[in-house]
Amino acid sequence: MTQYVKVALMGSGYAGKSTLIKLLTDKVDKLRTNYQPTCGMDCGTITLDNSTKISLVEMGGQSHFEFMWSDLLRGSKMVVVVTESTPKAVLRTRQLLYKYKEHLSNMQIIAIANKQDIPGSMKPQSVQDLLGVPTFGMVAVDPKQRVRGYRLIVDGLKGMMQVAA
Ligand SMILES: Nc1nc2c(ncn2[C@@H]2O[C@H](COP(=O)(O)OP(=O)(O)O)[C@@H](O)[C@H]2O)c(=O)[nH]1
Ligand SMILES: [Mg+2]
Repeated sequence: MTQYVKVALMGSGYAGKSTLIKLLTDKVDKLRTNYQPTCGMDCGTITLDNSTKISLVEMGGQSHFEFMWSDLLRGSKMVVVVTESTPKAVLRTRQLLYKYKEHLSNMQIIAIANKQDIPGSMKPQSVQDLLGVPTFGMVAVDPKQRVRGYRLIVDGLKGMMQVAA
């Protein structure tokens, strides 16, 4: 029987959540596409082993979808917060974390400082200092980052999976 582990991706619109799902779940190399705001949610599946799949669920970033977030967070084993790496975007992400801190309190949480390819981006360490959660740099449009992105999520989940097994 296949067990599904739910991982929620949260963050403002345009942060790169849909691109990250594509990076981790599609075989295609065309990751740069015109921006299409996610309507409500986006979803993708990663196969971990014979019996376990990871469901990545994006929480639509635009504020009019925020009413769905507490439902989407429920039952998630891990939350991946995706942010653009500009000071303005990171501060906005910090506000989001603060707003949802009750929902997030018992969850495994990591942050992705995305769009590191853009000149002048904040370093992951500086983003981490502002967000207060373990933060990793990422270029979600770069297919070469696929394995690293996969590892970030799998390693984040591993501790709990062993506990569960
Ligand atoms: N330069 C650059 N652009 C990116 C990166 N990741 C995503 N994008 C672009 O940013 C826009 C928004 O991405 P999307 O995944 O739709 O964001 P979402 O609203 O969080 O789902 C799209 O045009 C992407 O191609 C990245 O690492 N670097
Ligand atoms: Mg999206």
